Amino acid sequence: MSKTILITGATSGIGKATAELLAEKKYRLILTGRREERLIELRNKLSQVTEIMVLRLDIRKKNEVTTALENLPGAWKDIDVLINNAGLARGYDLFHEGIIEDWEEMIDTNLKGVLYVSRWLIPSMIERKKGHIINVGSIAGREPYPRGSVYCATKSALATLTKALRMELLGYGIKVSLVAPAATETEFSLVRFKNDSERAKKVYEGYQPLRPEDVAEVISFIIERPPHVNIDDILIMPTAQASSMMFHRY
Ligand code: NDP
Ligand code: 8X3
Repeated sequence: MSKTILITGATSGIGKATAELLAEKKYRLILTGRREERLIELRNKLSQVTEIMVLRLDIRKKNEVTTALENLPGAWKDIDVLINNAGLARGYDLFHEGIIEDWEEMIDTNLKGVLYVSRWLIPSMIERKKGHIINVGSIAGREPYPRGSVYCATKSALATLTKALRMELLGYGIKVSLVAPAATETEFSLVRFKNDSERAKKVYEGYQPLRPEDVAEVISFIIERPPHVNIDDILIMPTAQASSMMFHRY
């Protein structure tokens, strides 16, 4: 039987591109996000090629996460791959001018949300002695940059969590991977700049950023390695980017 894969944040960007690619490959998918109309649209489209379950949930809300996952029909509960992708940057402020609500939103989503979903899922992977957790980190977790301190800190914490989990799950046949993209053109900057589309557009001007499909292909490659191979940690850069701050713009 084909693997069952849960993707958080499948309504846009990297999560959506990953859902579309994995659907083509006939995996059974559980797709989550807050925007219900987008989930329904995705279900209508992708259920023509594979089995799709959508769950509207806000990963910041522990009870919402637990209830939605507990209520999955029996066969859908045996999740083989968890892709912890949902995340965001909010704001682009110096730390001493930072907005505390923005920080809380990033910490609650990028870190606590990942903890809630993973805490629910890992015990059943341990019981079945198989599974794969793929965390979507960022270059920002390796190379922090000014005005991104809290976002970078969440991604750095996620990288640390990934390493610790890999150690704890050694011996259970469970793989743990980190995928760290650099600049990828999605709704990320629109969210960061609070719907200022002009400002968001500028982030991707003058060079070719990654497309969400580029990251999806790497995630798919990681999933498709044979049982004895794990990709621990992978950094994906646009050719026109050499560090978190350094771009070659034409
Ligand atoms: P998008 O904004 O396009 O997508 C983010 C996804 O996360 C959406 O589906 C959104 O769904 C979901 N999401 C956000 N908050 C929540 C929440 N509270 N509960 C449930 N789902 C949520 O951005 P990307 O595709 O770029 O981002 C995906 C991941 O990639 C993030 O973790 C981001 O940090 C990371 N990343 C992005 C890079 C980039 O340059 N774009 C580079 C490196 C890493 P909805 O709003 O419907 O809930
Ligand atoms: C998202 C990309 O530009 O903040 O992780 O490093 S960036």
